Amino acid sequence: EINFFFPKQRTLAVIKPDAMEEQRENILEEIHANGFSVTQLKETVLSREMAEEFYKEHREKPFFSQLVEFMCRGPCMMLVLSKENAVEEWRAMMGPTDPDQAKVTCPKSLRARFASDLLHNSVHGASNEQHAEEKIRFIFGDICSNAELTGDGESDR
Ligand code: RTP
Ligand code: MG
Repeated sequence: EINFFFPKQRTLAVIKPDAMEEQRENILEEIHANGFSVTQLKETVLSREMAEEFYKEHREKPFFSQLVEFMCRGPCMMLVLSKENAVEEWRAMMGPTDPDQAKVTCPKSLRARFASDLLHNSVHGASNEQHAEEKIRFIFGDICSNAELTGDGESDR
């Protein structure tokens, strides 16, 4: 690898319950094709309490209860993705929140291709680096720091 001098960043990605049966393999393939390393991975059914905590930033939003209901209705795939600029790049791959908008503005994005509506939109991505680290800790526990993941070309692809 030539990216020794460019520290990797990590982000938390989630394949949401609506995408687990039909789209999971396509999404995983796309993740690898875009040069991300998957450094941690697990399938989980979120409890209501975990889903509420996970999306606590949205507690006051009118769609909060629907969102929580949806997120714990079945298994999710939780992934830690590692790449230079991972947070932004994963958000770009996902596309806009609303798939109808995504189809117009980012037709190649995952949500444009795989999502059905504004709520059931296939994937989640942390919105900034601090959010990413917080959610990774929440989902996977405090296993390894960002520093341990930089520059050594490790991958379990
Ligand atoms: P995410 O957090 O899941 O990666 O999605 P996002 O940043 O693109 O969108 P955000 O505003 O954080 O919303 C979180 C999730 O809530 C659902 N949602 N429903 N008006 C609605 O019905 C509505 N708005 C948002 C979506 O599942 C969205 O991804
Ligand atoms: Mg968000």
